[in-house]
Amino acid sequence: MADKQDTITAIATAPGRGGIGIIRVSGSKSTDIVKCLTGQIPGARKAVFCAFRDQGGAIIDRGIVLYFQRPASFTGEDVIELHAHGGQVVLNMLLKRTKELGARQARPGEFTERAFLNDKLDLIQAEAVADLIDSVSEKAARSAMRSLEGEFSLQIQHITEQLIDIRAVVEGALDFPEEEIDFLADSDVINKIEKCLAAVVEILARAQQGRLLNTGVRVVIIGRPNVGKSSLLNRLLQTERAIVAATPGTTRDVIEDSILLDGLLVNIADTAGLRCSDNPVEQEGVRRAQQEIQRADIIVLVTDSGKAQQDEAAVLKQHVPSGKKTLIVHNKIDLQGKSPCVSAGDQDPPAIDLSAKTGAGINLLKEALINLAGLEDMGEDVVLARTRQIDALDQTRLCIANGLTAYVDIGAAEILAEELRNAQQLLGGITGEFTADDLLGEIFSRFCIGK
Ligand SMILES: Nc1nc2c(ncn2[C@@H]2O[C@H](COP(=O)(O)OP(=O)(O)O)[C@@H](O)[C@H]2O)c(=O)[nH]1
Ligand SMILES: [Mg+2]
Repeated sequence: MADKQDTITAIATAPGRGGIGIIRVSGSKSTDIVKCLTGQIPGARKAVFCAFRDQGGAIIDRGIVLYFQRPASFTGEDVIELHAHGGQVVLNMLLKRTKELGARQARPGEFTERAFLNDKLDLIQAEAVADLIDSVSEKAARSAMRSLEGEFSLQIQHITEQLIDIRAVVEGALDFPEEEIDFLADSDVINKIEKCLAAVVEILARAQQGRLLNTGVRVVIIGRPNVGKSSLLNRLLQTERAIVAATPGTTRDVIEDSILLDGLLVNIADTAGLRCSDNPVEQEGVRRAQQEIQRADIIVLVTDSGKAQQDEAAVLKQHVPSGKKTLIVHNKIDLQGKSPCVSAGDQDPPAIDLSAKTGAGINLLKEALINLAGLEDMGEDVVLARTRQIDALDQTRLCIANGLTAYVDIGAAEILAEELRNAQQLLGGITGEFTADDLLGEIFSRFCIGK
């Protein structure tokens, strides 16, 4: 964990040229550093225009300095921001100067880590900072902001409070074994646990939507050679990304790019046509296609609508693991003069008749992809979340459900108490109340520098 004594520094703005570039310094030496650099300690939260000077007194740049006095700062420590001209050389000269004056280079995410360690943010909020910066769509950014504002944390807190309340009753009852059953029945404990469980399920659903917005989905287009896979990729991306040719076996490398569908990041990969070939390059292409299938969230199997469809089942059986979300596209309907449509069988994957060439039916495919990905219109309720948080919420749900079953079925109040304790522990891991140091290190190391 961070040594709270030392002072850290970093360029907080993105690399490249810009009107303004910002250096951020946090720690106990901040005020000494700003005094040496500018000849003064500015009043807290006042923008002061001044010269930034090097060791010999020469002016490196002129700009604005801001001082956030602890504890009213992002990190909870004394923070200085130097707003200089946004050139890499100038910023590096200033950065070097702050280091000469006693700061050390901040690790990625170290400012946010300090904010977390100084209780300015909980872990959900700290992670939301990174997710807001990395968000790929407005929807994702708004959800990240809701998490950063503490909506997600508040919901976890509510559930934790309910759990504490229930645990007090259950553990109290365990202390008086003779009256245990009556006591628990009187206290309406089952009803309370069911309510708590429902709350976990609800927040889990919102968080799952948030994770979807956070990570996006991987779609892989597969099928026999020449059915129009590359044409479909190009149509979805609205660019001529992959080479389309009448010659079968044109695509060998996996070609991928991404689009946004309803705020959802969809990464689409086009692959080599699945067939037996003597050509080693094509064989490698097929091998890579198979690899992509394993990694995919959704498979789009393309077939030629003019040809008999029996082959579909064979391709799915041979190449697609059962249980993988799959859509079938019957392509080239323009050649048959058919209209685009969706057919949803009870057991078979949904099939969409479309034309990659004319674009007819592409919107049906996009809708089907959004549905299959599981994106719902939850409006303002989505909170951005990560797999770590979803897993913990899901385990929390399981613990509470197991405890409830054990109590209802066999009256095992000890098991109930144990499971409720585990559930509370899991929730504490989400907010960072009980989170192992190495996990914290890993979480923060994925941040960008200066954040
Ligand atoms: N008429 C028609 N031709 C198509 C359509 N999609 C692809 N093609 C043609 O089919 C051939 C193979 O297309 P391509 O996208 O390279 O197929 P891939 O081998 O599956 O990637 C090319 O000549 C395309 O122009 C379509 O919807 N309608
Ligand atoms: Mg191709």
